[in-house]
This record gives sequence, structure tokens and C-alpha cells, in this order.
Amino acid sequence: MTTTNSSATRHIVTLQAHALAHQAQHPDASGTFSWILSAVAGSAKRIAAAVRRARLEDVLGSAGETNVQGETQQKLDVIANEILLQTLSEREGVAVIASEENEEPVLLRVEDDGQSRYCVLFDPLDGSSNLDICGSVGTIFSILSKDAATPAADAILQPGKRQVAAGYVLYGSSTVMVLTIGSGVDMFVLDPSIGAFVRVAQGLRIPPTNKCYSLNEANRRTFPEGYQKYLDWAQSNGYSSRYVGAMVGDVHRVLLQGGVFMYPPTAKAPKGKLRLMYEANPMAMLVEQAGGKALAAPGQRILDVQPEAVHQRCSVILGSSAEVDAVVAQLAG
Ligand code: P6P
Repeated sequence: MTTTNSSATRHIVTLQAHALAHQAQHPDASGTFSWILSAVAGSAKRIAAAVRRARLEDVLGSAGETNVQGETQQKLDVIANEILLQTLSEREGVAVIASEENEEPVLLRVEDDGQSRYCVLFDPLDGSSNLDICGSVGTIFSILSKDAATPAADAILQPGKRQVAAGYVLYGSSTVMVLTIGSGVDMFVLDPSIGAFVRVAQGLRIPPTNKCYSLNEANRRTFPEGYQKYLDWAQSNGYSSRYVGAMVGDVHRVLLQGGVFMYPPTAKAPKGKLRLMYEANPMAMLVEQAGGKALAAPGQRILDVQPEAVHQRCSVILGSSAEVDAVVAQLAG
């Protein structure tokens, strides 16, 4: 049989095939989870298209509102949020949705019909203040299961270790999805020529070390003393600094190249700025699944934090195990 080495005939595994192969490993699976994952992927394609045309269609800039976080909503924050709410609401398997842009969770299916369903939480467009300067922005998502007996409203506040899946989509030089379904981390790139996310890496492992830290040093004076000690130590030991101001971009670099990302407590955000449920938890699951560490504080795994409110914040130290340990060593004094 004649074969070509044309890119058109190269073997590819799409996200859909990847999800269905995972489903096939669970004979009792109903396909509900795969269908939800396809909703996230479909939303990401639409958001990517909107982000890439933003300047052309004049949908940059502020929407003129502030969200529940007290942050100025960008027009694309609203667009991305609406795309995700619309797409996920159509999935029978979604019981409740929580979004950074919605003050209250959206209860979709609360009837006690004996069906177990899922909760989907997301930051629809993380780092959206980068949009106007064509910087890194992304979507972060977390998926929890909800058994039939648990009321939908109560099913959201589960610790991150109960996530069944987590991931992000980075709308950068290419549109990249990084995903874990609880057995390792896989990476997909959107191939616009076929409209599919194609798997480009399986079983990502975060490099054990990299002399690079990532945090907003403008807040240095109001960091707890241990973080200031860490910065002095790192700068005396040849560390470099990288910070793009969007968690998705900074975590993606740490996941691929190693290092440590932090958002410590500050005077303005004494509990940390990042949201536990749809920023810290999904990123922590990815980092741990890739062999790294993710702490809210020394000795406090992010994934063990018992949430009390859907928009609660936490401080974050995550990345290569040795690099997280180096931060903790300075915090311990
Ligand atoms: P700062 C974006 O607004 C965000 O929520 C994260 O994506 C990012 O890591 C952080 O806030 C940046 O915060 O205070 O450094 O601008």
C-alpha cells in the first residue's frame, strides 16, 4: 500500500478521541463527562476566535461594569462567560456552574432524579487585562462530580482533591489546552485547519528545578517577611524572574520549564488574590499530576483546603517540588 509522509495523513489523536479512549476504560461511564469536556473544548474554540478577532471587531476594552470581584469587566470577559454558560447549560450532565463573573452559582438541574451529575467551575478569561496589549489570556476550568443525594447548591464547595478533571486553555501564539482527568497531564493544540484540539504531549512532567521565580515584585514591601527573605536568597543565587500577569501564562511556563509561581498575601489581598475554586485548585491539580507541588501556605496543600465560599481567595506557591521547597525553607525562617 502506498503511504505518504504528508502532514495530511500523519497520525493524530484529537481531544475527542482522547476523551472517548478515557471513557472506554470505564465500562460504567455514561459518556456524560466526555460530553461536558466537548462543551469546554467547543467553548474554547469560540473564545479563541473572539480573542483573535477582538481588535478587528472592536471588542477590546472595558464592558463598563465591575464583577463580583470588584474588578473591571472587559468586554471579552462577558463574551467568554456567556459562551461557556450557554454551551455548558445545554449539557444534561451539568448540574451547576460557577464562574468568576457570576456572583452566585448557576443552578441548572436540581431535581432529585437519582442522576449523578457534574459541577463546572471556571474563570472564563483569566488575565483579561492583558487583552488590550495582546498579552497572555486564558480560560481555567475545574470539574467536580455531584452524587444524586447532594443538593446542587452544596456540591460546589468541595476541596480541590475531589476534582475529577481540571485544565486551562491558553490563547497565546497558539491555542493550547492542558488537561488532567486524574491520571497525568496531557497537552493539546488547536489545529485551525481541521478545527480540532490535537494531542501534542502525554504525561507532562514538570522539571524538578529551574532557577526562575514568578510573582509581582511590586508588592514586595507588603509580602510577609519570609517571602522577602526568599527574594533576597533567590537573587543572591542567580535566579531569574518572569511574570506575565496572567496566571495561565505564568503557570504554563512553570509547567513546561520548571520554576515557581507565587501570589503571596499582600496588604491589598491579605488572603492572597487568586481564587481557590477556579484558579488555584485546577492549577494545583495539574501541577501535582505533573509531579510538582502546590501550596496555599507552608504545609497546606491547596487541594486539601476546605472551601467556605465559591469566590474565596488563597495565596499560592506552586511549581517544581525543589523550588517550592526553597520558598518554604525561607518562610520557615
Ligand atoms: P497582579 C489576573 O487578574 C489574575 O487574576 C491572575 O491571572 C494573575 O496571576 C494575577 O491576577 C495578577 O495579579 O496583582 O499581579 O496584577
